[in-house]
Parts: sequence; structure tokens; C-alpha cells
Amino acid sequence: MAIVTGGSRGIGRAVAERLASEGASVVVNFAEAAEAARQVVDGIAMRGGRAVAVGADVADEGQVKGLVAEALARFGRLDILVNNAAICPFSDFLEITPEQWDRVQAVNLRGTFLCSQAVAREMIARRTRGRIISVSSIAALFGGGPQQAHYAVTKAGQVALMRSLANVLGPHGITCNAVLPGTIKTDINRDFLSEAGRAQAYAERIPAGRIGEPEDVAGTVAYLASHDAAYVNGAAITVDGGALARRV
Ligand code: NAD
Ligand code: RM4
Repeated sequence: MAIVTGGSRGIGRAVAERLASEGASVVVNFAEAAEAARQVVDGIAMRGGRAVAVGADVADEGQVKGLVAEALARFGRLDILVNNAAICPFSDFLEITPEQWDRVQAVNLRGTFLCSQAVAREMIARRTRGRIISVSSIAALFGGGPQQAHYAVTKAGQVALMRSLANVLGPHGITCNAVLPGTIKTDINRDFLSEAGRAQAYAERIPAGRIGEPEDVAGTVAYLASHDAAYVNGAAITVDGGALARRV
């Protein structure tokens, strides 16, 4: 059984659908988009999978506890957590307000902490050899775009948290890893990339010659959740078409 935070669209949706297609029961978490999450759940059910939509703001401790409790109530076990939910309000560094900074940290990093801790407690109590996978970003490694200082910090924090938890939870048989996507076509960067010529300029800088699709990331998450990745712990895997190699 897998919980995918922010699973109603984009990369989270692709991850939820991929894990379900491989036989996992999936909790599709959403913050506000209940209808979109329901459609993801319906699509999974139509293809013979099992899924349920559960609302929760990952930045809120009480709601995260509720999410985990609901997941256990529905499926009776908890094997995989995918920390996918995040926000990126593109903003020039000189314009970022403390409130905006705090909200980005709260959703992206505190959310990853709260979900990982709540899930780890259950996994340890149930002796589940679980998987915790965080969707970070190559922004963790190169600092992000010019309007992503607040966001890049959270993505680096997720990698550090997964490596810390690899140490702490490894002895319990739980692996903790990060996936670092490059530029992927989703709502988070739709406005940013819609500026004239920008999407093409990005694509030309990527050795693979294209911006990524959510499914490109879902495959790596599914691998980390699979038996094949049982000995992969504390890893940070880039899924960026070679973008980072090009930058270096
Ligand atoms: P997206 O905006 O489509 O998805 C983000 C999801 O998180 C949405 O479903 C949103 O509703 C949800 N969410 C936001 N705040 C939430 C909250 N408080 N509680 C619960 N859910 C919340 O964008 P995406 O590109 O699919 O992003 C998914 C992940 O991929 C993020 O962690 C993002 O940082 C990462 N990522 C994206 C790219 C990219 O280029 N698209 C690149 C690297 C990493
Ligand atoms: C990323 C990365 C991408 C951008 C997203 C929003 O993590 O920097 O290029 O599209 O953030």
C-alpha cells in the first residue's frame, strides 16, 4: 500500500497510476483538488487497480496524522510513502516575503518531515520493511532557477532528510531515497515555461533534447519502491535527461 502526497495531478498522479498498475493499493492525497483526485482514483479503478482519495495539507501535523490513519483504516497496511507534494511560487529573491518563504518551507520540507515521521512510526510498529521516497529536484544540486531560492533550499533539505533517515531507519529495514527530476512538464512550471522561447531554450540545454514527462519520473519512483531496489538506501537519483551533466 502506497501513499502519494499531492497525487491529483502532475508527477504525483503519474506515480499513483504507475504504482497502482504494478499492484499497489494507493492513497491519492490532495490538498484542495478533491474532484481531480477522485478522477485519478476512478481511472485507477477502471484499470482494475485499488485507490482512494484522501484530503490533507501535508504542512499540518493533525491532517498528516489523519491521512496516515485513514490509509491504514482503508487498506490495513502501509508499505510505501512518496513525498511528492510541493509548491514553487516563482519569485525574484529580492521579492520573496518571509510569509512566502515560510509557506514553501512548510509544504515542501516540513510536509516531507511530518509525513515521513508519521509513516515511519507505523512501519516500525508493524515491522514493515517499507520505502520512503521523496521527489526532490536537481534544484537541490545546482541552486534552482533565478526565482527558486526558497524552493531550492527545500529540495536540498529533502535530500539531506532522506540521507539522514537512511541511517536512522535502515536498521529497521526501511529504505529512504530521493528522486531528483529536471524540468518536467506540469502545472508547477506551466506559466514560467509559457514565456516566449523559454520552453525551447530549456529543451535545447537538455542532452535528451526534450523537457521531461511525469511518466519519466514515475518509472524511477516505481523502481525505488520495487524489490530490485532493496539495497538502494540514501540515494539521490537524477532524472533530468542529462541536464545536470550538461551544466557541470
Ligand atoms: P504540480 O504542481 O502539478 O504538483 C504538486 C502537487 O502537490 C499538486 O497536486 C498540489 O495540489 C500538491 N500540493 C501542494 N500543496 C500541497 C499541500 N499543502 N498538501 C498536499 N498537497 C499539496 O507539480 P509537479 O511538477 O507534479 O510537482 C511534483 C513534485 O515534483 C514536487 O515535489 C516538485 O518539487 C517536483 N519537481 C517537479 C519538477 C518539474 O519540473 N515539474 C522538477 C523537479 C521536481
Ligand atoms: C524544478 C526544476 C525545474 C522547474 C521546477 C518547478 O525543481 O528547477 O526546472 O520546472 O523546479
